[in-house]
Amino acid sequence: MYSRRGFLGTAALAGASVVSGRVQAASIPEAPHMDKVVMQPPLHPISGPDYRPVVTLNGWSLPFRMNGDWKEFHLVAEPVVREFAEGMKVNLWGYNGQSPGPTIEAVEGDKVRIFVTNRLPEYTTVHWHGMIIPSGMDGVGGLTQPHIQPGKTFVYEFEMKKSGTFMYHPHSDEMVQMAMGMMGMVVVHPRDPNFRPVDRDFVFVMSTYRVDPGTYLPLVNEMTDFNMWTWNARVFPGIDPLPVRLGDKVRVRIGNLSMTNHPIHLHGHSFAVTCTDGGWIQESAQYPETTTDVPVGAVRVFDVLADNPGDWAFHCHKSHHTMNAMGHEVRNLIGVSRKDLAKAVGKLAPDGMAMGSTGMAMGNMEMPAPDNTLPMMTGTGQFGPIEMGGMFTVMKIRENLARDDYRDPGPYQFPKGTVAYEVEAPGAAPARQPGTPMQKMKM
Ligand SMILES: [Cu+2]
Repeated sequence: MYSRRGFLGTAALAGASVVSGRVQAASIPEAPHMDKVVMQPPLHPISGPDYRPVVTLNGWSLPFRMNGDWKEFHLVAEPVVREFAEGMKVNLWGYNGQSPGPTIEAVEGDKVRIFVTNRLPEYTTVHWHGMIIPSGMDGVGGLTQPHIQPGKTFVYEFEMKKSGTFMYHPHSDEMVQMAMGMMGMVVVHPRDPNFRPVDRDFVFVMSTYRVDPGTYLPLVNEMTDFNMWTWNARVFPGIDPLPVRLGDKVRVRIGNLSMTNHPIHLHGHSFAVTCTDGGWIQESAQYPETTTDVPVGAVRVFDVLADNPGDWAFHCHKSHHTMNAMGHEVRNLIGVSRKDLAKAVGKLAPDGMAMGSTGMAMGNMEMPAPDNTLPMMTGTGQFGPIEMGGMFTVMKIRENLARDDYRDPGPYQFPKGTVAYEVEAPGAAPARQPGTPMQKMKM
């Protein structure tokens, strides 16, 4: 519950800013709540200027109401339970029922009023990362405003001065609150609908957690050794695919509020980074890429012409980030005879498994796992095990998808004769130059 007295007190306190219509704010809009973890259909605006809305991977956009010429939103900071993928739920903090919070969409030039109610057990604030707003609306607890105490509601009011892609997160007990999942994205559409329009527009934020197998809470003091590498607090195979119609111009907006950078790679296409949280990149400054590194505390947006039909892997290129829970102290035993080792491990841990002497391919292997964790490598495609986890999903480019159809179109039907195939070949080692270093090495 919010306290009206608290709200009015805040309004008086922030009275020096440029805001009109403060009195109208006395009634607080309802706070929508989400109980689903799958991508919700795009939220077309029913009032205010029109735009082509984004879709949020495994998420949603926050509905708003108009109050005079103000767009009003209501965020509720609260404890939530988020499913990372089937078989694993984590106790996080988030907004309006989920972590990350809903995407906030508006239009360049909009005046927005964002109510924030705190239902956490400790105080919080909301910082609007990358947005050009008055200092008193910047949400840095202690520096630009008092912290929002539990049970209280504050209001942020500002104009969306520029279009682009931004983020929101607390600046209040920040290490704990971000490690607990408090974050979301802000998309401000250009007022001119002809400014770099696209047919499909996806958004997500990256965050990482250390949740030890069999437990339900992230270890918030962890700095480096994370085991859950998430896009919108989901890991493969729980991350929504990106369904795209062949020929669509596609925009993908990626925020990074984790503790490390993520080189994000799309197969089968080249793209250009067109926007950051600092603004739009001039066309003359864009260049083709297939991987773009998203630094910590930054947004990268790329535009791609989806002209190559198929199922295209889309993932972080740090290979440990496309894994789920794993032991990082595992030694590399490739080339080592495992017969003595297996005996020794078997004595110590009957369920244990030593890393294989040929690699770690796990396609057909089932291992007992504790409750509430996920296999390190998992997922199955039409040709067998995919052996991925973490930050991995698929852009599915198909002919004839309807405009707002974001349902999973299923596996790609490969045209006959277009899939890599096996040939008859002798089993012996192919002929090589004599005396190469590999031959001298004892395996
Ligand atoms: Cu990564």
